[in-house]
Amino acid sequence: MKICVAGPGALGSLFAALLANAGHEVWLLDHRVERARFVASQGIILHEAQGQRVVSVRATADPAQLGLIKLIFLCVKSAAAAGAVRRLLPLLGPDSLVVALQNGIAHHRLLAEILPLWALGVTAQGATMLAPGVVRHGGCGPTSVGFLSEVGASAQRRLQETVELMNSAGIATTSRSDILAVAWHKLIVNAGINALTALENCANGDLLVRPAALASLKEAVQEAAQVAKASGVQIAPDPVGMTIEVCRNTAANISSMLQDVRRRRQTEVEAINGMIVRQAALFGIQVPVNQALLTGVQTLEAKFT
Ligand code: KPL
Repeated sequence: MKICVAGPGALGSLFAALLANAGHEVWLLDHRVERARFVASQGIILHEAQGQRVVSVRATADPAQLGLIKLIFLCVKSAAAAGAVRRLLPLLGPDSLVVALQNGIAHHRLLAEILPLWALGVTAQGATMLAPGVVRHGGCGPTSVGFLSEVGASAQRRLQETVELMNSAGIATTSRSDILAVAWHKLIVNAGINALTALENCANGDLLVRPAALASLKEAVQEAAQVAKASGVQIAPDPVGMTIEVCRNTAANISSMLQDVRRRRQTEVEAINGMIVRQAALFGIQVPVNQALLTGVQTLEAKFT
């Protein structure tokens, strides 16, 4: 099957490599011409626990090269999602499905305004970008996909085919009817881990052995969970325990936000802690720890330019 992965970051490179390795015709769509040329010529170098392999993928910065695409994985950052999707519109036919895999939930409304049909994807795959076209696969966490609104039988069938295709490529995936709750759970976990690791400059697991950081993690998660509940989301009974578990399972992982900070790139703090702060304001909930994390990372970002 011809598949497009939009976004050559850690997750996009990982998905492109795994799908190409399963025999699909995969096009990695970049917005940078030089980087796309580089990946097209060298392939994606995938570092895994069992060693290293090179996977050939097609890569381009010109969507016109692709023709119609039935399955697109949108793997750009949340702030870039709407712009990236507009570039993809000419690739979409009546049967095309876009699976959007951003952190946070703030971009959902924009995607719904632009795209005729899209599914939300939430993944716990661990991916770290080591260099352009070089990605470390740090763990095979589960991936969930689902629609945020009612869709017809043919869209459901397309989603089911996508789930089967992902599983056959080694991306363990299930389809969920409660995908918004799954996205909120990831948001709560990210609110507890990502900004803290960026500010502490540490791997996820290190948060558990730094008492002040662990205390902030717990408070940030409790605040986020309170906001989720106020927003009408049915959340798991122990969100703090759930987040600590993710820290343990991804102990050696460098969070996506710390990867961005180290590369002096804009982070997703607005979409994560910023989302919690904005949503909390609607309900008059105090979220001082999320506010402090947001301000802390924004202060780091201000030094990038
Ligand atoms: O989703 C993640 C991220 O880094 O964005 C976690 C779960 C924190 C893993 O690093």
